[in-house]
Amino acid sequence: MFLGWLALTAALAVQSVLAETHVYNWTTGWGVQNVDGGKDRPVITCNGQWPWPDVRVKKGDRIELYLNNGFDDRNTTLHFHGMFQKNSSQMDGPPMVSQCPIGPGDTFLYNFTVDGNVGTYWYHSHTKGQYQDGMRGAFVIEDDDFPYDYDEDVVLQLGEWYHDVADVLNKDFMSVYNPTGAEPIPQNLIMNNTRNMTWEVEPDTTYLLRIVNTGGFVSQYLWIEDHEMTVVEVDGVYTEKNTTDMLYITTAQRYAVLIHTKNGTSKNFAIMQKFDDTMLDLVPSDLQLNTTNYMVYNKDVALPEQNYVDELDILDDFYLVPHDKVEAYGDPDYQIVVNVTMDNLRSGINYAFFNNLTYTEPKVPTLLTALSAGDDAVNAEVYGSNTHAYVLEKDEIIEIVLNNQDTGTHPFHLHGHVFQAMVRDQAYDDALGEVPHPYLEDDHPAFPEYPMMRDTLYVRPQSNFVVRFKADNPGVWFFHCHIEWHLTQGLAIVLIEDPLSIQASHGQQLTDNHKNVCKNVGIPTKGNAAGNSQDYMNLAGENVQEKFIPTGFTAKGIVAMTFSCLAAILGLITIAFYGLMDIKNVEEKVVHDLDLDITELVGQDDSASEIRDVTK
Ligand SMILES: *[C@@H]1O[C@H](CO)[C@@H](O)[C@H](O)[C@H]1NC(C)=O
Ligand SMILES: *[C@@H]1O[C@H](CO)[C@@H](O)[C@H](O)[C@H]1NC(C)=O
Ligand SMILES: *[C@@H]1O[C@H](CO)[C@@H](O)[C@H](O)[C@H]1NC(C)=O
Ligand SMILES: *[C@@H]1O[C@H](CO)[C@@H](O)[C@H](O)[C@H]1NC(C)=O
Ligand SMILES: *[C@@H]1O[C@H](CO)[C@@H](O)[C@H](O)[C@H]1NC(C)=O
Ligand SMILES: *[C@@H]1O[C@H](CO)[C@@H](O)[C@H](O)[C@H]1NC(C)=O
Ligand SMILES: *[C@@H]1O[C@H](CO)[C@@H](O)[C@H](O)[C@H]1NC(C)=O
Ligand SMILES: *[C@@H]1O[C@H](CO)[C@@H](O)[C@H](O)[C@H]1NC(C)=O
Ligand SMILES: *[C@@H]1O[C@H](CO)[C@@H](O)[C@H](O)[C@H]1NC(C)=O
Ligand SMILES: *[C@@H]1O[C@H](CO)[C@@H](O)[C@H](O)[C@H]1NC(C)=O
Ligand SMILES: *[C@@H]1O[C@H](CO)[C@@H](O)[C@H](O)[C@H]1NC(C)=O
Ligand SMILES: [Cu+2]
Repeated sequence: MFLGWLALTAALAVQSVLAETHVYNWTTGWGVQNVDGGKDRPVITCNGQWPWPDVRVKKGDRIELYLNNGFDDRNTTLHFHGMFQKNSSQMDGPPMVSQCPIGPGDTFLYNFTVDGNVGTYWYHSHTKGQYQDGMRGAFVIEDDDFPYDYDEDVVLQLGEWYHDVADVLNKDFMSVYNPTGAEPIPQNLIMNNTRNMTWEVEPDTTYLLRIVNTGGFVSQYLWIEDHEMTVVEVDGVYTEKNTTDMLYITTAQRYAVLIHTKNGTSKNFAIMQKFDDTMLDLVPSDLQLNTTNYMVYNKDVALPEQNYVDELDILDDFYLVPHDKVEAYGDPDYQIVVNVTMDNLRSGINYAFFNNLTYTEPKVPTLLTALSAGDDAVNAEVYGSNTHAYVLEKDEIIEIVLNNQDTGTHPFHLHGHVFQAMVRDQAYDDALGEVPHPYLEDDHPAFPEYPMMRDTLYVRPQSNFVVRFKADNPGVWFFHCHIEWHLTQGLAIVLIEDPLSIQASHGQQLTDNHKNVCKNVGIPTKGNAAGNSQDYMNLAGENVQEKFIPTGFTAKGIVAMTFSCLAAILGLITIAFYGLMDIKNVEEKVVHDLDLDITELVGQDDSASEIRDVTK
């Protein structure tokens, strides 16, 4: 008994000696960089530097990160993607979900332990478009118990790059002049924040390459000429080894792979990245879809040419097996079914929806509502009718069924958890006359025995996925598309997990710093989604989305309602959105995407009045 106690104290002492606290003091600002060799443009800097630093800590360490908002005209926040934030969901980052936005000149202390997480992560601003302006970096949690051998640990960031800042792109994107919701087309793919990247390697060495897609939009194919990659981790989950020639990586996903280099040093090799161009609404003729980077064994030898492959033969992550073989969770205690659509609201702006709701920020951050609502915190209504809130009970098995009625691929991310991927159905192609295929409980692809676990999973066009997780982490967690454009369009729900435990947990109480940050941006620290702290069931004055276009109106109608003639809108779209890109078929594309009847609309002299008729 006494010895046992002694051993326990000793173990705790060893742990507290080993667990380090890492203090960071970061101030945001603006600088100018030519990242892709194409154009000087503003980027968001960290203490005046760009790119942002990679963070490396050990399992169990504490982070104390002071984020100073050095902007004079915008709020900010930081999210640590994939962190479980056990007992610390207020440190998770999304504004109006788990915290108040940090106003200009203010400082938020992100203070948490990396409890339960190991492996490859990243951090990024969770405020509109800021991470696409460069406010992001890799975050690695080293683990002395890593199950595989390697010689060197190297981070590799993938991404895409725009020549304009997010402010400019967002204005055009969320605009009546972009009624189809076409996402801005990036100018280039980048690797480790540059193009033509060079990775100098040693022969006969095993590298653990930690690949993170820190981009905001496109998925990428990645392959290295004549080198195999053995996947050993996805999104912080160690896997059984699986060797492949090619990976497909959506934004926010991570893969750690082992690469063993050759003995000879007489040749260098191409590291290729390729756009998933099916995600682009149109492909400008000058867009370089494949980008070549270099794995260099010998600097005195020529760099390789672009590497071609016959087919894009990727590893299907759905079939990866977690190293610790967690069995599939049983039948869910609670099921959330969400349908994804994109549509125009009354202003003509294109939004994204889960079950007809486009996420609209509450007046009080949802976590602050959960903390202040007392027993009402278990009632989803207090979180508002337009935040799309679900309350989860302690330790329930939760199933999210996601039916994608859109023709795009979307990578969905759940905060605070990894989930088991139970089903990811094939794509259904509208060009082949196929229609969206929802998940059918009595007719679906087989569940795996040991489902792959990760925190970001893509759904295929017009298809569906099913994920399950255990509600064992009290907190307020966002679930959203990780295409930053689609998050801006509202493709999010919010999960309030075991709210009474949030209230009871010492570690979840608002810090004084957090309360001050709220005060400085004029946000109450108590109250329901409408800011009412007297009567939590009274939602009068809450934020709600714009109205839908009246019944009987179509996208065609809204266009006609907003513009007096088709020629004008086509001209405006061409100028405002598609810009000066060398595209021949913009007009046909818009007409097709809006399902306009071109002969009805422009084949006549009196086209303006003809269009107005449509609105009647
Ligand atoms: C962070 O750096 C700023 C600017 O150098 C300084 O004013 C501030 O006191 C520092 N904060 C902490 C917590 O070290
Ligand atoms: C990379 O190479 C391309 C052409 O091969 C060039 O246009 C571009 O400026 C280079 N970018 C950088 C960052 O060196
Ligand atoms: C910062 O957030 C506050 C609270 O939501 C808001 O009132 C303010 O307009 C925001 N500031 C900017 C510059 O967007
Ligand atoms: C961070 O949180 C820990 C645990 O609550 C606390 O002991 C520590 O004082 C906090 N750090 C700062 C700088 O407030
Ligand atoms: C990528 O950049 C990081 C620094 O941010 C560096 O540590 C790493 O070695 C680079 N990776 C490659 C493959 O060159
Ligand atoms: C590479 O060299 C090592 C010794 O440095 C040797 O053990 C190994 O067999 C060689 N591998 C190949 C493929 O030649
Ligand atoms: C890009 O790479 C793919 C796969 O190797 C190849 O089929 C295609 O021709 C390449 N495209 C260009 C424009 O080089
Ligand atoms: C590796 O992945 C493939 C799918 O790409 C799958 O068929 C296979 O079962 C996996 N093998 C292991 C050992 O995980
Ligand atoms: C989702 O779409 C399916 C049809 O695919 C429909 O049966 C179901 O009612 C929809 N669910 C919601 C919540 O809208
Ligand atoms: C969503 O809107 C569509 C079209 O307006 C309607 O048919 C459907 O019933 C709505 N679904 C829900 C869950 O409200
Ligand atoms: C979280 O807080 C609860 C209540 O204060 C406590 O029982 C639990 O051990 C804490 N969990 C962790 C992982 O710190
Ligand atoms: Cu999306």
